[in-house]
Amino acid sequence: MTSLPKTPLLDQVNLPADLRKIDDGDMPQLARELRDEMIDAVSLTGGHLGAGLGVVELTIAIHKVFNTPEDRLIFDVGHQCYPHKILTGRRDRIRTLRQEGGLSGFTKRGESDYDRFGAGHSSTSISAGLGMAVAAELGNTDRKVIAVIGDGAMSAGMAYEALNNAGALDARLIVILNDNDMSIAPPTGAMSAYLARLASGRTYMGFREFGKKLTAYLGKTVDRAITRAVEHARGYVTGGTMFEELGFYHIGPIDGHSFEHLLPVLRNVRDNINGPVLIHVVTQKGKGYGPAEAAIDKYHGVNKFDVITGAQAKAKPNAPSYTAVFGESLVQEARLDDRIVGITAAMPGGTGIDKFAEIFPARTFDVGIAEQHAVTFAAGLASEGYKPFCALYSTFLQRAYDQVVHDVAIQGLPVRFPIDRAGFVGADGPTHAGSFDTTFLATLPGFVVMAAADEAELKHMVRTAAAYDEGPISFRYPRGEGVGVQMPERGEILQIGKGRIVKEGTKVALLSFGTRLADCLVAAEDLDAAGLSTTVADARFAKPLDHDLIRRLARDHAVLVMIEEGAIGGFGSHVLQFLATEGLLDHGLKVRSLVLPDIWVEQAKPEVMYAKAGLDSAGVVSTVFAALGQKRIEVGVAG
Ligand SMILES: Cc1ncc(C[n+]2csc(CCOP(=O)(O)OP(=O)(O)O)c2C)c(N)n1
Repeated sequence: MTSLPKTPLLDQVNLPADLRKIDDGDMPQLARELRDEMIDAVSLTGGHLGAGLGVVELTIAIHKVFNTPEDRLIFDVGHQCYPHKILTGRRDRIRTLRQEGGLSGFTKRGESDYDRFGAGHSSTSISAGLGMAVAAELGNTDRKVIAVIGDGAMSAGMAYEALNNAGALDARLIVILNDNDMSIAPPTGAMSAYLARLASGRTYMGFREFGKKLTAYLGKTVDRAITRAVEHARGYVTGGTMFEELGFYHIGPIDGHSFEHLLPVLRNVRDNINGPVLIHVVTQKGKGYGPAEAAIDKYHGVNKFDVITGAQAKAKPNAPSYTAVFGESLVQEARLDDRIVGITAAMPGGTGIDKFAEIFPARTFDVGIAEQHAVTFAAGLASEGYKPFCALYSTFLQRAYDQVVHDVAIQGLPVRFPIDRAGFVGADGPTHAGSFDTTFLATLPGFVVMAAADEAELKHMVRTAAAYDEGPISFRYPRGEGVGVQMPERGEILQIGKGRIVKEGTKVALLSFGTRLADCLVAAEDLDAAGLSTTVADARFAKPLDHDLIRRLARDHAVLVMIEEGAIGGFGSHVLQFLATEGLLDHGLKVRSLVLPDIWVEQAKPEVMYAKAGLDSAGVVSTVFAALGQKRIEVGVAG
């Protein structure tokens, strides 16, 4: 007798409580449906695909076994949370992922009770989980806390700081190491090799072996002192894994796609263990979707795609991306200077360092997700006369601020900081916006801080940074493609602290720092047409400022508008400080400083975000009219 096909199980699950009513034996069917749903949704929205596909079974198993949201579940980075969102009351909005007004692409506290901790940046989950576990103990609840962290995220120092602390506190924390042997790119470093050895050296541990081990571990009583003694004795005899040495009870590896492994092990941990536990789960990134499994990057992040073929939608670019221009320009300079080295923190493709690595593998260093280390490592190289280009996204450089201050800037070491993803980044939202780098770098004595206005300027800045050996130097540029300007054969060495006038006028001065220059030029046409003759200048440097240029703009114009893709406290603030110090504000000059708004701006298309922030050409024009107390005169409308 053939059995009838089962009605879709996913339709019966709005919340994890519904999932807990379904039989264990039906979990594989639910996993298939969840996977299909996720693939379909991401094919429409784009986003992080591979990571979520890899944790479908794990996510189901955790919600089935633990009493979420009372038990706390934290996903490291949060980019693998789409199956979790579907299972926690957000299936009806899953096709709004990463869209304006839609669901965030990461876990987000305001979005759901099931998102107990927001993320976007990596390697925070064990620390946050430890805080929650300690809170549970202080509050006398027996709530469980589960942190799911990938092998890539496990390469960051913060994860070890947390493990170290958790072991010492003997906290009731469950860490699930989701080992798919992938970061965004293949993982690097000794830790990744260690995990691979662990995963290959031991066979998968199923329920039976785990049960035996657990009984041996716990004995008949669950007395903490005794279990600790047993644990220590066991570690002493067997040598113990690194996690055991840190005070964790270490289980695994187990097969992260097998409910027969996952469910009993998680139930055992839930019911029997009182101290820190690390469950090593082996999964496959992109699992269950052929094109993702076959792709080198396992479809870590994708555009919209065709579900049948896996082909991703690609807009035909009009100009090369800033990232590509950076990578190619660095290669060009490095061919002429063998002291140039390239550093990336687990983002070779995202930063363009992959291009450099192809030609100069021995001069390329992928340090793992370890921005702090990347910066001090670069400082060490610079102290020996090398020219390190430490290529990070603006948002991830935040993590290494003390290293920038203490190890680089105070010592005046010539580390080069190419800063990608400056300004709004679009779908990744506020955790990934490149808002603060100008503010936090331009305040440091001796730092040279540049922003590229277009891709040709970026090429000049790569060459300038290569040539500049007096101290630290940074240059920022946005995500996406350039404006399509004519590219020079090779970059020029820019004069440090000198901006340029792009267009001369007499009444209004627009002083741009970064790629808002294009919008300023459009605004200037509009203003000229309205009878307000406009000068447009590209500052190039936020530090040192071009004092002569600013004096000229201030003295020869009635209005001066500064504009940048950065938060308050950056370029505009430095110009205002200078104007005030020189007394240039005392004679009726109207000055306005356009910066990113002082709120966390949610995801949307970058052009929409800039328009809302008043940082597009229309925003510039209306700022000028408002400063002059005039109503905007419509121009360019055929009469
Ligand atoms: C501090 C920080 N640096 C870089 C990134 C960019 N990033 C996002 S996911 C990822 C790889 C994470 O690998 P892993 O933890 O193994 O998760 P997987 O995607 O393999 O599931 C990286 C480098 C980040 N989110 N945070």
